Amino acid sequence: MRWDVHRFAEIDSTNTWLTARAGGGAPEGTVAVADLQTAGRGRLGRSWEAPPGANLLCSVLLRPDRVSHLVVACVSLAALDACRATAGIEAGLKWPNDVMVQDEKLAGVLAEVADGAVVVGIGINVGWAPPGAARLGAGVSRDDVLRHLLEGIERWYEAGWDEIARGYRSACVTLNRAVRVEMADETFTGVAADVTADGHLLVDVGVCTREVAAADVVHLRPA
Ligand code: BT5
Repeated sequence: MRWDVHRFAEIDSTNTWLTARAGGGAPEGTVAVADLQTAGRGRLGRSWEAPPGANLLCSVLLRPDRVSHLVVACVSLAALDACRATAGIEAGLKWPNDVMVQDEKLAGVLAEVADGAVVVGIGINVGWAPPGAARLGAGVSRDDVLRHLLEGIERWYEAGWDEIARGYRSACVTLNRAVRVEMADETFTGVAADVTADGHLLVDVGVCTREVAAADVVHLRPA
């Protein structure tokens, strides 16, 4: 992988910038990283917050042979490696796209498909976190986190989809938990049983197992 890192003091959103470049044929390995996003995006129209210069805000362009949730899994697993290497923090993955420390969100991933490419954006709380969220710590260098993140992406990407699916399963803190699954048109509860080879969540709802491709999941505390 040849990384081509574009740095911005301020930008609307690294995902928006890189998605536009994907149409122009930007190669795999193009990276955008910003000190400040004025319109940082989460999923489903939500926003991603971070004060200037505090956190890692970056997007990576990949051109994988398969477009699936496993691309998110690849970057999420690399984020776990980066958190461990830079801050000694052992984080877990909440399906579908959150990096968690216990029940607090440390990082979020936003994947968007554009012209055959996948732009994967990740915000990792380094020096700042909103109330109720986690961060790596003020002494941690954002550049170190980025370097470990890119090394990790390369390592997982080369390991292949089977390894990524295995790695995701073992890092997924959603498994075996009671969950509420929230989709656009329906909400239901069950127990998260497994993640498929495509990265879909299997939820045991008692009478059957349901396969969920895209949703928000809430971890329910045991009664
Ligand atoms: C995500 O969305 O978690 C995906 C976040 C992706 C952000 C990166 S930053 C670089 C790249 N460029 C972009 O424009 N985006 C990507 P979602 O699961 O929808 O979570 C969004 C929700 O998380 C918000 O509605 C808030 O409740 C919460 N949130 C916002 N900022 C946060 C932060 N810094 N830490 C923890 N939670 C946050």
